[in-house]
Amino acid sequence: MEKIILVTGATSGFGKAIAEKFAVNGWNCIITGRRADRLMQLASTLQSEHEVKILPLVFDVQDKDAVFQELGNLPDEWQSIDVLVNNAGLALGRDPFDAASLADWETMIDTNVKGLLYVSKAVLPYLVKKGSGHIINMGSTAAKEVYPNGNVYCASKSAVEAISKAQRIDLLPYKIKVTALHPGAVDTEFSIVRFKGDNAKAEAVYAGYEPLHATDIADVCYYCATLPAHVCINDLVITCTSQANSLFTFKG
Ligand code: NDP
Ligand code: 8X3
Repeated sequence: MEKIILVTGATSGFGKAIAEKFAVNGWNCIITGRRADRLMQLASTLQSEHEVKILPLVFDVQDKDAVFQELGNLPDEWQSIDVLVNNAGLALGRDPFDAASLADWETMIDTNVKGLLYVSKAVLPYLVKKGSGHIINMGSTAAKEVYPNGNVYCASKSAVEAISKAQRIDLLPYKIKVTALHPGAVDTEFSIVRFKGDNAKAEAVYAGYEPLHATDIADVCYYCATLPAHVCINDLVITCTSQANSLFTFKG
């Protein structure tokens, strides 16, 4: 039977790699993001290279009305979602608490926390109706240890971890699996976004060691999503071999 994955934030990084991994394996994909040109390009590439259907939906996860408008009334053929990957997210700035920008804090909370809640709420009725499904939430090692100048980004990912725990309990009656993935450093556009286009600062994050790559996260995500129905990975920390946790990375 054809399977359906919905992945948010598919225009870049993990989300794009996850859509590619699942499409290669024959899954139909609902892909989302704000950058329409990238999303349409990915949809067209995946459809032409693999025997799959792709539904691209352009919206901002911070916009509650848009989330429910786009996801609340999916065409019938797309409603039987098997896996939701709540991946869209970002860090903005890496400044001490006293100097950090309030606007950056609000954007991180609105995207990483409220956006994840809106998308989950909009998609859940399909999973509940089916009596099965899998929600995979993108946390971070930042959820596990707060690091200097990580303040609200770390808090937003701790919230993702707590929300995942709550979903896991409350959704038990519907046989819905909930997995929180917690990657360490991965060389996506994450740091370019965090440092607002400062490429030198972004590159420095990944210098002196081999970080994880987006395809590593996609492989792990695919593994979690294709385990037998009675098996659920609840919480998984993934780092490159040079990283122990948020605070310790061996560079040299
Ligand atoms: P990228 O910047 O490469 O990708 C982020 C994706 O999120 C883009 O597709 C972007 O799409 C989407 N996105 C961001 N804001 C919004 C929004 N308001 N509405 C809709 N989509 C949005 O970063 P990563 O792939 O690295 O990050 C993916 C997730 O993984 C994030 O939640 C991040 O916090 C987390 N993470 C990243 C790590 C890393 O080291 N890279 C490690 C641990 C976790 P668009 O701009 O087109 O809307
Ligand atoms: C992204 C990894 O270390 O920048 O979540 O917080 S880190």
